[in-house]
Amino acid sequence: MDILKAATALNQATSSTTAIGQLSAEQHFDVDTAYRIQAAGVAQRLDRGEKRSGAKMGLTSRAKAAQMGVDDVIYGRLTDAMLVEDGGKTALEAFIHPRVEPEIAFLLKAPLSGNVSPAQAYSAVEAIAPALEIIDSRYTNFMFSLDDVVADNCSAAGYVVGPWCRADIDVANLGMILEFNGRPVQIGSSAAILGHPMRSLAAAARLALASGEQLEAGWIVLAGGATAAEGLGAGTAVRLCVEKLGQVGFSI
Ligand code: OOG
Ligand code: MG
Repeated sequence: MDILKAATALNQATSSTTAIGQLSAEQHFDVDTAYRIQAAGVAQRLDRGEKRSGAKMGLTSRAKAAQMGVDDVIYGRLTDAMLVEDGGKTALEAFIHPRVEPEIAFLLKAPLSGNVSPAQAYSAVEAIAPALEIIDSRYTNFMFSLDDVVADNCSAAGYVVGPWCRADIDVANLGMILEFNGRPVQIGSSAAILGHPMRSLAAAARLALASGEQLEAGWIVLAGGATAAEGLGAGTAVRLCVEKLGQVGFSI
């Protein structure tokens, strides 16, 4: 597999908002190669002036794994160019076939790397917030294998972070309601995220190290969608309400 060629093709699909065929259909590659393609693609974005802002976990809930037909937890990279302001607007034209998911975000005050327990992960958390992730697979029909989606930076395309809350709020089992134009479209619980979102943060530390980096102080880490993702259409006001944490939203 030509790592640079694959990374360039995925970045071109992103900037031209034109889907491409699955890389695995052309040539078999393994998950380590997939993470190298992801790292190379993000490095190209940083070369163009984007700044690294954090990391994301994916497929951490049963609902997401079932929706995508892939059941391994995956790790991706966030940059500042993906940030959409809370209450802000984004354009449908900026994406290929975007979907949105209800998430929980962690803000780190200390680095994390390797095998850490959920309790150790917790001690590195500065604050927590309700969050929305916009995912947009660069592959035709949003279909991919595990290796394809890892190479594609886990479909990362945008994220919105709500007001930061104190880290000592217990996030084990918080009700989450995703609304489109005031109507609930997905209802779930933070417990769907690996049983506890802090487990997802611990898994992020492990996968970061496997990917040759560590989670840094100041980074935002998205724990993964608590429910299946919902397709976004124009004229949609999206809002997530999380019990005890509050609300976050944007419109498209
Ligand atoms: C892969 C990304 C999954 C999540 O929160 O589970 C993800 C995809 O579904 O395209 O971000
Ligand atoms: Mg997600």
